[in-house]
Amino acid sequence: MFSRRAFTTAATAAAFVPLVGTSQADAAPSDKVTGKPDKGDVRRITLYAEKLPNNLLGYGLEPGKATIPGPLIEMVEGETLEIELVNNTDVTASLHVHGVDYEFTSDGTRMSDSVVEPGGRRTYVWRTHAPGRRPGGTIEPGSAGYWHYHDHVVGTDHGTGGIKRGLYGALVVRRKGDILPDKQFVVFFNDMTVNNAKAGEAPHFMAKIGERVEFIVVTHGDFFHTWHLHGHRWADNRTGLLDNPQDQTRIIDTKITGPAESFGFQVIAGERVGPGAWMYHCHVQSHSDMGMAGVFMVADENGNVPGHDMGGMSSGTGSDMSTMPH
Ligand SMILES: [Cu+2]
Repeated sequence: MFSRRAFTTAATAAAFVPLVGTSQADAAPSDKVTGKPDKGDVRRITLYAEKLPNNLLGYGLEPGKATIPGPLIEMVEGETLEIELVNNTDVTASLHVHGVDYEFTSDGTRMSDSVVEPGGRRTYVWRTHAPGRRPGGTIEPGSAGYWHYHDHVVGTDHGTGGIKRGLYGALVVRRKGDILPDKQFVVFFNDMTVNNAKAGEAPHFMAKIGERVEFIVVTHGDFFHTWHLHGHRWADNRTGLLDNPQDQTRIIDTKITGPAESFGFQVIAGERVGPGAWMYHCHVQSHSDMGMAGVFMVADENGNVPGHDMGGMSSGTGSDMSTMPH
């Protein structure tokens, strides 16, 4: 099932709107995206909806660089993100987000007339907030979480065609103080595919032992799936991490995920299990048999994975953030 091509490709999930580089999320990296740090907690990016081969569509941060999934977008609670969507496809498209605050005019639906005709552009505004206490004393949750965005108009008024063809991406909202990962990998179970890849060509993710790796998992389409990662486990909460040794949050290595659900977690690559070609897959047996499976390659300190000729595979940290054509 796993071709040599796949093992020698530096595979990852998506282009990347970076936040990583410091150990905690309070180091306000806003200017990395806009180059305009003076604008405080308002950032602005441009997202391009574009045609891809095989009748696919994708979002990208630059013309001609659309990917499936689209760019991984990150925010820190309190930030506002203005996203100008440029529609370079030949169909009306939009941008609809989960989890954050936005006005009706940024909903990305026909109902709100917030869609973009071919050749057009429109700015969507996403806001986030930290948790707090409402006037009545109840707690208002913050925006932090593993969320996602997608088209809501291609094909049907629900964006069924846009999602099926690849117009989707992940959104991570951090809380100040959150621990940042060394690497991030995004998996969309979209119908019976992983990131719209052909069966048997699901992305392979590369890390070195001891690296802090964040997985972001989102489901789309008509099926429920069971995400499973071999050799690693995490806490079933917002971050996947425990607050303290007495924290009784359930520890899991599988998670059922249905259409439009999203979650994420961090693991230490190879912790207590060592390097290896650790499978990840949907644990619905017929689904994994049909190709919903890939490999989390954990290399040793020398960049080798036991039992595998690593050939031209980079063991470093640079190429793994490049985009894998599906
Ligand atoms: Cu499945």
